[in-house]
Amino acid sequence: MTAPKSKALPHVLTDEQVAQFRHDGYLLIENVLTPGETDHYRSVILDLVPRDLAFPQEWRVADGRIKPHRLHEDQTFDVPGLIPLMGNETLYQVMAQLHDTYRLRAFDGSIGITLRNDAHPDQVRSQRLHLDASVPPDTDFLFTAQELQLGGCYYLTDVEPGGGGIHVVPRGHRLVEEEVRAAGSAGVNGRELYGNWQHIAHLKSIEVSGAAGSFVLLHHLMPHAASHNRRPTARIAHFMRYVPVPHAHGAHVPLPHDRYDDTQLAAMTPLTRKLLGLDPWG
Ligand SMILES: O=C(O)CCC(=O)C(=O)O
Ligand SMILES: [Fe+2]
Repeated sequence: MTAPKSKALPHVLTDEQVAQFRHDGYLLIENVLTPGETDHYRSVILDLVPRDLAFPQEWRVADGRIKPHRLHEDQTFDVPGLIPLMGNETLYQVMAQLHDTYRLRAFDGSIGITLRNDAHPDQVRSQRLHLDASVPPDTDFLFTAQELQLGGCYYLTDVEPGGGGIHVVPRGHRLVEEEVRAAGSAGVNGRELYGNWQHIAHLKSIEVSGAAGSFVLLHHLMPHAASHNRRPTARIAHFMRYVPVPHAHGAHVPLPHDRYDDTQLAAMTPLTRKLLGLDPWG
């Protein structure tokens, strides 16, 4: 099934940026948010941090990285103040341009705050390089447009080198595809390599630094990892992903309707409602 095209939407990225993303598998897109929006969302996130630093039991705190959880085992922090960021129009236009369809489903909405960490001077990354679970572990990669998942994070603080920027592997999405296909030709299940691609040790990564208001865009086959922050500025990031509707592995399916209360619903524009799967694209 071919989804309708995105011709009517403005093209935010230049042809060079699109080519660079397709080649490298990642792209730093600057000025996705205005300085005012950046300051606003950074404040919303900082206001979630309890003043006494007694983090709720369901939050994860590891190696200087704070991962707020709205619910137990649920990283999506879709409080009313962050719902407009989940429906951000500029990033939606970027995603529609790259997916070549305006019918998208947006999700994730998780937050990562990386504090300065003086420990582990011999390490750069605080996580192993991994792929996120966008393709179910018991399912083969398809390498099709209907499987494509484009995600990444907004930087809401300036992220300087060594400041906790996300690590990526240049051309990593191609290296993963080549390895999976080669394994298949040799009769090995390439989907299951490296613990379902959760523990990738053989690829070299680089850190993506960038100014506040940028979005670091990643292909779903891009090996990536969090890094230790050696600088005083806490790195504040907000994660989003976009898939075409329908998505090959069902990532377009909306969350249950009763997830949203009146305050969340009131924060949604018509675009946000479509992106969250509450209304059909028509
Ligand atoms: O915080 C980061 O820079 C990356 C985090 C990440 O990839 C993850 O938690 O899956
Ligand atoms: Fe990840």
